[in-house]
Amino acid sequence: MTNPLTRSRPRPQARPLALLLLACHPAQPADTDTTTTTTTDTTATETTASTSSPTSSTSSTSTTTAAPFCGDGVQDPGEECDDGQNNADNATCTASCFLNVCGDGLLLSSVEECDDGQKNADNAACTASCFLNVCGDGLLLTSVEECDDGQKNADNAACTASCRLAFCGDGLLWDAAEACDDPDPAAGCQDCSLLPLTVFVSSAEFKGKLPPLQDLQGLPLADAHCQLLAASAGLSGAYMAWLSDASQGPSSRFLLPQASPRPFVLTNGATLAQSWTSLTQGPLLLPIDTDEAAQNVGSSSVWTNTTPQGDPASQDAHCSAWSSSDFKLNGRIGAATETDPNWTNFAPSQCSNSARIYCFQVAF
Ligand SMILES: [Ca+2]
Ligand SMILES: [Ca+2]
Ligand SMILES: [Ca+2]
Ligand SMILES: [Ca+2]
Repeated sequence: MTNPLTRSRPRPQARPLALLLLACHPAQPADTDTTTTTTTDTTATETTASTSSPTSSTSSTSTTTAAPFCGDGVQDPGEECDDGQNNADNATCTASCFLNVCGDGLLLSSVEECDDGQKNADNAACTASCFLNVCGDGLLLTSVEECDDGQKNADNAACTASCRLAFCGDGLLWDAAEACDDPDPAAGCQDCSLLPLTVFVSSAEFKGKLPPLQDLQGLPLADAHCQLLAASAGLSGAYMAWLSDASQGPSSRFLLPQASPRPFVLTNGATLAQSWTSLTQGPLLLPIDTDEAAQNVGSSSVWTNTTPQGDPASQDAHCSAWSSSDFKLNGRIGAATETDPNWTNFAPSQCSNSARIYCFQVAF
């Protein structure tokens, strides 16, 4: 810094003098002007140096010290700024008296998050606006982010909250494309589709008092009969009976079928309802007249005491909670060949009669 200052010292002195001399000889021809000026300039410089009083010499030295330079706190020609001692490469005015801008490779603290100079780009670590490229800014950071949809990023969207492309098997439910995404076999999810639930009418017929199994009674005993029949036909999963006593029925007992909109199919694969809602609103797409072995049972009575909505149809027509075959008691039945509400709520029948039961898969 010392040398440039020293070299520039004579110039501020010479220029005013040359201008003065030019002003004193305005009529001089142009062709002699250069020579005269040069000669006079030299003389004047020498004269000034040799004849100046101590006072004027001091004044001249003072002017030279204030000569412009980057860092003097004054914006001079050629400088975009000059904040004096505050000039710094991480400040508004750089150490070279340039304004710190995005793209100069100099990090302006508290304004720029980054500045990689010419490497700034919206697909790079430092964006063209000098922000760090983060997941959620809508700018795809190549080789780090698989996607970035900005505020649309979400674990249920095409681009997840962590900037990964959604896919079947990532354990995240992509609303627009997946019905489910759960590797747990108990979830009944395959290839991100909800597995259907199997429904059949029992091949066996029972009187109002269901044959004993273990120590079970009432609805759990009926469930056990369904489970036994399903297992005998090689059907996997858990089964319960579409049957009600005075207080409980499928709507309060079939939890998984109501938790997800999965279809119900017969053992021959045909769909009888697209979901619990369509099952209970009716009508059925097909009658439930196929047994666990995919055999059609034809016209049959089926113990139910259940409305199409899955609730108890009556407070007393349930053969004493399916523990009595007394002919003086009734149990309500459905008709296996029907698709309207009669499929489950058709008429009372004496408990001494025999009828089938409907069995529904309720878990995987
Ligand atoms: Ca300056
Ligand atoms: Ca910068
Ligand atoms: Ca991003
Ligand atoms: Ca998924």
